Amino acid sequence: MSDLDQLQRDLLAAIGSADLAGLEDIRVSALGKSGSVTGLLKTLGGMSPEERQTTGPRIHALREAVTEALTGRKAGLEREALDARLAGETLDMTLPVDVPAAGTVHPVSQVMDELAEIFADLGFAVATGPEIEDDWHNFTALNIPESHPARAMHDTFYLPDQPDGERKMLLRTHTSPVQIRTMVDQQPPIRIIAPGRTYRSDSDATHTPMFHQVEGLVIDKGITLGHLKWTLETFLKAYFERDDIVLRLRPSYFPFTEPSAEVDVGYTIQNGKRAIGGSDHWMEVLGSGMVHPKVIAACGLDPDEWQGFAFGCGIDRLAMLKYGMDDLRAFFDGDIRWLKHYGFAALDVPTLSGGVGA
Ligand code: 2U9
Repeated sequence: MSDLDQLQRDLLAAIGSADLAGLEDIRVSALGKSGSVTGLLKTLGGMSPEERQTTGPRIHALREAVTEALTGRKAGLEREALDARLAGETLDMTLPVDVPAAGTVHPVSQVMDELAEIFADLGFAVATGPEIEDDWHNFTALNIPESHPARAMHDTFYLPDQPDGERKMLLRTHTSPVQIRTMVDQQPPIRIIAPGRTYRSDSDATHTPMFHQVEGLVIDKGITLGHLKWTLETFLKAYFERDDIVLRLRPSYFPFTEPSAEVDVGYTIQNGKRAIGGSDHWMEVLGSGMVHPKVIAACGLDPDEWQGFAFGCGIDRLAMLKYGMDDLRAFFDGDIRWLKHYGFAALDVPTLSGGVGA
């Protein structure tokens, strides 16, 4: 066996049993500036052309074989190390939590979870959509054309103008465009609630530029005001966890519903405090109505075949009524003391059986 063959055997054997640090030593000792293989390559210059022709390819092949063996062994060792690390770092997700959760669930998230739970029980799915909308989905499809006074009333945040011909973009002023998107995309029957962030240029103790709404929509055949009233009554009884909830529907006007009604809930004064239930006093909690035939038609459905009802209310206000906060602005201050006081335990997921506000 030639010296070259012997050197290759020795190097490959050493590589085959080396660890990562050892591999680097072998690389330097063979392929480094003063390495054994580098030294052999340097001898090529002093060889006769005939000798170079036979020995040259063998030295190059030796360098190739050593380089390849080094790369292969290194990749194999790194893979083994990663596998060992991953195997050692597994977490058993079924183990009980033994550290109390530091954070709390924001009342808005809690109420959204409660709404999803209550309406899921009535067969409603939760629908979501973009917060940056175009004016067709936010206004036009909802029977609020360009000249309609309701556009001005919404105190809309508009985005800079788009290139010519593109729809005007804005921050949605209500979650109604989610229902429009659902009606355009899905065949009825539809039963959804759309909770989420909405934006209006308005700010005082009872208004913040960003606030949360939930809207509901039912589209089916033969839907009446009776279905609307029963649904809202059932929802409010479950939400306030009381059976003595009394509703009052007052005629109103919204461009997207006809007829429209504002919904008051009755309350009594107990120990100087407002308690929902009974009918001594009235407080407005919701807006609602039968979906306007023009809105149904704008979404590509035949209003003679499909009818529906819709409602909307502020989630922040719902949270204030149930949990007793009095300043809306504090909801979005991010004050940890407020969250500690009004927040909910992270693992207390609302369920109908356990009480939605538990
Ligand atoms: C479609 C059709 C009809 C949603 C509705 C209201 C009445 C309403 C306000 C209450 C307080 C918003 O947070 S608030 O300012 N909402 O009074 N919303 S009916 O009607 C729709 C929506 C979508 C396709």
